[in-house]
Amino acid sequence: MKKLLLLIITIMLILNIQIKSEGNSVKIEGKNFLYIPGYPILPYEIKTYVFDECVKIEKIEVKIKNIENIKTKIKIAPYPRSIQNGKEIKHEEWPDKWYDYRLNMGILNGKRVKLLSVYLYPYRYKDGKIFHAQLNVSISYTIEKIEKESLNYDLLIITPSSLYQQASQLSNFKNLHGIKTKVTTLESIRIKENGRDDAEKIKYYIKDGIKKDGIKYVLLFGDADVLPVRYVKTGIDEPSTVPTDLYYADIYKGDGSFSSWDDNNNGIYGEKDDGMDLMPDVYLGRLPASNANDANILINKIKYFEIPPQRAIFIGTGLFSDTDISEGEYLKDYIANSLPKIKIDKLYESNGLAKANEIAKEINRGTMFVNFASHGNPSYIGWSTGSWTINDLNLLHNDYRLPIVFAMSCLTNSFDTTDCLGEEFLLHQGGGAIAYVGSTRVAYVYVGSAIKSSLSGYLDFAFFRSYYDGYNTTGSIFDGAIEYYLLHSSFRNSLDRLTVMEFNLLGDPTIAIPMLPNTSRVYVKENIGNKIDVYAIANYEGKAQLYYRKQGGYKWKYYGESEKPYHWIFTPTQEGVYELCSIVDGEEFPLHGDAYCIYDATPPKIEIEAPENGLYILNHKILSFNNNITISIGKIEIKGKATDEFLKRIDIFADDEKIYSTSSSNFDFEWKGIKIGIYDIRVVAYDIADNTAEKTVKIARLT
Ligand SMILES: [Ca+2]
Ligand SMILES: [Ca+2]
Ligand SMILES: [Ca+2]
Ligand SMILES: [Ca+2]
Repeated sequence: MKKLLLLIITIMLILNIQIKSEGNSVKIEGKNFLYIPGYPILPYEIKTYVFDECVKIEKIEVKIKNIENIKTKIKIAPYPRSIQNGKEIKHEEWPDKWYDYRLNMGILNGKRVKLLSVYLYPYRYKDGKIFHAQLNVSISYTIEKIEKESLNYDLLIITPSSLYQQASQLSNFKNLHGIKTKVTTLESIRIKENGRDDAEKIKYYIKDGIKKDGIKYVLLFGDADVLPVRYVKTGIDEPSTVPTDLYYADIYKGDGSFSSWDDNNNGIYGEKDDGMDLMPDVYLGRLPASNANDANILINKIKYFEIPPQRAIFIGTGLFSDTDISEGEYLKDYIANSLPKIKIDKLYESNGLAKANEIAKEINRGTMFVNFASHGNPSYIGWSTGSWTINDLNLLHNDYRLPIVFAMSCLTNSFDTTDCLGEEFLLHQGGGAIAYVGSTRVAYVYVGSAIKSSLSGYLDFAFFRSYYDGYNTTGSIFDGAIEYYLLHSSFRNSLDRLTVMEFNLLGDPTIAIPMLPNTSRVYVKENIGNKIDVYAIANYEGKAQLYYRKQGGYKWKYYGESEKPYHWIFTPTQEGVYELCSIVDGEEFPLHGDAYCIYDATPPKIEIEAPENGLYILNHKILSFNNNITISIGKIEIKGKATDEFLKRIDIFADDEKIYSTSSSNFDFEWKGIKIGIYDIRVVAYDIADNTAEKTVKIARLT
């Protein structure tokens, strides 16, 4: 990977959260709050920048200005208890720094990108006082040349050879339906790849699939007894290890390098120091088939899948007896209120509908999503007034109108130990589910209203938020949830890590469902150029509007509108890196763009400083003259520079032969040892969009 350029670009962000007086107390306003048990609740700000994978972040600087002690009596919001025990507010600095940042690489809207999240803590607590500062952020980045992925396949199926026949059947079906699919057996991967064990070999194979074939989706075709799972360390006591398929999905670290999930190379995966960014780089799911019979059931569900009515059923229950709210119902209400376009039917303990027969009735009516928020173990989800067990699956006869299930519970997806509830939802014949997201081990929540703010409760919200944001395949909705969690949750402690690792997707990740009505999402086929083709997909019949903003900017600007099929040619007035989004009637602006591009329409400018017209002897100028020629005796230096916002390369040719090439913006080349003759010395400069400039000097070589 060759480093190619260029100008350092600075993004400025000044954050100044407003403080409002309310009677005697002061309320600090902000969008996001730190919810860490035992610590004061303080607002913070996250700014996420999306970059092309060719962008290399060089430096992040935050200037801290005007630190002041806010002397007014500050009323700090009560802090949430942990489920084990509540702790006192600690008299130490909190948070321990003014800012933090994380660089991730992941897949966003089908494109691999780098995501930089800067976390700003303009309010900090110490010894009963609150300090405030102004924070100015600047980010420097350069652009590297990256080999383009060829787009040979969309989906890679990995299977043990015992299920090869069924996997091939599924592959044929997918290929017939426009999803370019290939199948590889574990046995052949074992021979092809290096790696310490089968799981690592599979991971390397997925990485090769991304590079060689542009793979976006991966299906692990086999239960844990026939296709390995990776067990990782959690950093806490219970559970101390978890099985996670995120290991296979998170291929790259934020700097673009391969992530082994074992940076310290001790054979223990997923430790705090093992360097993984936890952000998926492919959309991945697993079909829990142990044998051909299982596989046939699962394949039939995929083949005959019928799209259910576009609604969700939310099963909300009380989680803890000693709290004054029903956490499950509170969380479900919060999700329903935050994402108003999703049509939701509530089966709550409080309305008497959280009962197995009611749940079965609603699933049999047809529903796109089923969501549980309750306690769980491998074979059932339970609450004080009812439960949903593996046996209750016999109440389901929804045929192929199959929902996607999300269970915010412990253990219901522990597919490695037994045939758990998650697996049985998929394997049940005559009905059940098309996909299941649940936890492989004990899942954590915060107690009371803090349930929505972090851990499993937040992932539950993020899952629906991801669908709301326009993701519409099981794999991309699940990936979007993990991504949302990583980008927007305040801290990444062991419990956060555990949460994103232990929730796993069972099911084919390419299963597509319709987007929500009146939502849209843009994508670009080529994201670097001097005109950018922008397309949108929408569940909407009217016109869609394209909006854009320069990377790092706050305000979205209107670009233009389009009828279906939505298409714009994006040529803004200024060169730069842009975020793009589309809006249909009533749609909200997204948190970051659906797509991004580098727009560059101006060719580089070339200046040749030497040689000038005249006579040179061994690179010393002896004489000037007006004729457009340099006459040289012996060696001569060709020197100058090219400027461009996104310069890629400079080549120098003597007639048609390339004699020099550089990726820096200055060129300085001593040309010696050539034959007598007259040459056109052409300096050619290219930018990232392959806009090209050329300048020529004529040099006559006498000796
Ligand atoms: Ca390790
Ligand atoms: Ca990653
Ligand atoms: Ca199993
Ligand atoms: Ca340019």
